[in-house]
Amino acid sequence: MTETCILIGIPVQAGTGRLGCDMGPSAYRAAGLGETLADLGHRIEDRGNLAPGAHAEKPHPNPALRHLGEIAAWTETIEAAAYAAAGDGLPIFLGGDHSLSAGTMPGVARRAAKTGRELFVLWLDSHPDFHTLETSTSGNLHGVPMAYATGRPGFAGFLPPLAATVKPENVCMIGLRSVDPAEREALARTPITVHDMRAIDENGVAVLLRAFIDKVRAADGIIHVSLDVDFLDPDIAPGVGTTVPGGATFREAHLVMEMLCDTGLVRSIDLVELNPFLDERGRTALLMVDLVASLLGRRVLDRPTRSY
Ligand code: EXY
Ligand code: MN
Ligand code: MN
Ligand code: MN
Repeated sequence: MTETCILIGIPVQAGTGRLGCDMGPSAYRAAGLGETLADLGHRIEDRGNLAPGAHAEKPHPNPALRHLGEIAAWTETIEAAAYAAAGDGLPIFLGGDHSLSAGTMPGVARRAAKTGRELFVLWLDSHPDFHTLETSTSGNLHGVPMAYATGRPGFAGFLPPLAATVKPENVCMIGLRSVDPAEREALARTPITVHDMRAIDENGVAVLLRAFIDKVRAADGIIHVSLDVDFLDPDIAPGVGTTVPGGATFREAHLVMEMLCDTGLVRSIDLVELNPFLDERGRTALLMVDLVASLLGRRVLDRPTRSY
């Protein structure tokens, strides 16, 4: 199926504890994301990079929090851009750190609600990013987007009010292997489906993903994919600031994308946490581009021979 792929650069890095993610959008473009998808027959619309509105830092009782005012400004801008783009085609959000999903998920959820579709989220990450502003100890706001988008308490007055939320029962997390105690305790009290790396090892990723796809189909839903580079094993994806050993393999990651491609249910995707400064010869950006190609129709036998 030919898609109108809408590329939106979101060079936010204030949500992490280090610099570099702001180069992510450029790295994806340099790795040929647009050309790769065009070669698959898709229409490409590159809407350039977003920027946050004017902002001032916001005080918060948790002294650890960093750049709350900046992330709030980014979130407002991203939500509006995501809502618009989801109405025009298939937005591919080029991060930038995972705080950007605090804007993309509500934005695509608001569009889904307008079109009467149930939104589901597939969270591919070694982390659940499920902290509230009170429970984060690092203060890095890339650790909160899922908590915010699913309506956990404590964000009002600090991040923008949510016009649409993501239902926790519609979230499936795959690849977890670094969960803070406060997140683990909170996740246990929600209907979020959580598959850690051991679940992949024991069952195979296809079994876990098929159950999620069946659930989406039963609800006539659509899928937003949030792909964090650190879902992947650091050996194949070193270009990220929060590596955790023992991640998804090259084939597990491509199988997820190939299976999703067959469903035609994915209507938007986040590509987050790429840090080109930590990368080796652009290999992580190239791998992420190839994963998007698998999501958008490149068959396993057609993969170009590429030395990463
Ligand atoms: N849970 C840890 C924290 O809150 O700082 C680590 C978060 C890493 C977040 C990256 C985007 O996935
Ligand atoms: Mn700041
Ligand atoms: Mn993440
Ligand atoms: Mn992560």
